[in-house]
Formats: sequence, structure tokens, C-alpha cells
Amino acid sequence: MWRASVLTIFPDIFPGPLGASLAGRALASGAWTLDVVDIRGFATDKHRTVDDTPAGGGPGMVMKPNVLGRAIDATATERRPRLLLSPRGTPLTQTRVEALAREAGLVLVCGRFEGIDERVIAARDLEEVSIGDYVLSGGEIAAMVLIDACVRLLPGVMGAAASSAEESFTEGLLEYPHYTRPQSWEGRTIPEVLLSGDHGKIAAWRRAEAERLTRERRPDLWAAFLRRFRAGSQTG
Ligand code: JD8
Repeated sequence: MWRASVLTIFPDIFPGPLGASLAGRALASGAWTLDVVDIRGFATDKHRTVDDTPAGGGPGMVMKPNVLGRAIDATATERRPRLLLSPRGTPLTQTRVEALAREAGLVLVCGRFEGIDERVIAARDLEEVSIGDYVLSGGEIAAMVLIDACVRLLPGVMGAAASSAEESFTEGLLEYPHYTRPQSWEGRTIPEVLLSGDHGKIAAWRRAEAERLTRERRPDLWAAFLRRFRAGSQTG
């Protein structure tokens, strides 16, 4: 069973959104397990201190290496990637998520404050990953994002319908627009072609819309798609 171990000074915020909907049902059904480790439990002083002032001076506080090191050592981390959520990490991609979902699970270290002491990263061989180029106040929400992305890919978690739709994003295009009843809402109607019953025409329209949206909104993805399309059409 896929196992996520999360090391955090805010254990109470888990499972949070991971306890609802698809991930929550999969958690309840035993498709994955979550074990939350309270880093503060490995502090040794009366005030259970986990942070200290930065060496060399500067703003904020830094997570202490000894406390965090003990928390990692108390977690059975063998056979699982040990990741540190960090804005300076390698950007997470769907391809990486697919690989992580095939592992036995993950050990996720969530920093707070200005970050964690650099020596823990080296000593416990933590791989830094980022969920995107914006600044969060800690690693917890990033860990939830990563877990959610992995859990929905676990065998039996998602329906067959959703899994086949997955292939289209892996193909590198944005999703086509979706509609449902009523046929007319606030004067806006569902595109005629979707009501035609012509499945060939519907598939072609959706494909054209996916390509248009990708071209308009994500020139980076569109350029990558065109490169693959050109490379792919040379070999068949
Ligand atoms: C972990 C502390 C805040 C980060 C000073 C105060 C991931 N994509 C991402 N953006 N931000 C994070 C992230 C931010 C974190 C921590 C992850 C721990 N902070 C710090 C450095 C600059 N602030 C993230 N994954």
C-alpha cells in the first residue's frame, strides 16, 4: 500500500483536504495511508524548540538540524524517496508525479520559517522539489498538493473514464471546454455540435478547442506539443 509520511510542526492540519472526495475515499478504503510525524515531538527542551536564529544573521528563524534529524530517523524512510518541499527545488511535473505514484510511497519533510538548516538536507539525502514559482509560508500545503496528485493515480482510485482522459493531458494539451444541462443558461447555450450525436464531429471539435486553448494560453506547452508532433510524424 502507498504510504505518505509527512513531517511537520503542524500535524493538526492533516489530512485536511486529503480527507475529502477522491483522496479521502481512497484513504478510507485503504488504497493509501498517511502517517503524520510531529517534528516538535523530537525537541528535547522544556519549550520544545524547533527553530533558532540564522547563523550569520538576517531575518527570521531556521529549523534546527538536530530536532529535524531525529524526526527523520524515527520514521521508516527506507525504500521511499525522501523529499523536501522547497521553493528552490526541482519544479514538479506530471511525469515526475507519475513516477512518484509508482514508488512504495513518500517521506515528505515540511519546512517552516525561513527554511531548514542546510546540513539536514545533505545528511539525510533530501531531494528538494517545488510545486511552482510563487512563495508559500511553509511546506505543508505543497505536500498536500503533491500527495493529491499522486493518490489520484494509484491503481483503483480513479475510474476508467477519468484515466483515459488523463492520456490527453499527458499528450500535452489543455482540456477542452465542458458543458452540462440546462441547454440554455443565462442566455448562453451549449455548442450545437455537442448536441448533434455525431461522435466523430464531437471528437474533432474538442480536439480543435484543446489546441486553440493551448495555443492562446500556454505558448510554452504549444511549442512543446508542436515539437513532439513534428518529431513523431517523421517516424510514424
Ligand atoms: C517550504 C518555509 C517559506 C521560503 C522565505 C518565508 C514548495 N512552491 C513553493 N513555494 N514556496 C514553497 C515553500 C516555502 C517555504 C517552505 C516550501 C518553508 N517557506 C520561506 C524561502 C523564502 N520564506 C514551495 N514546495
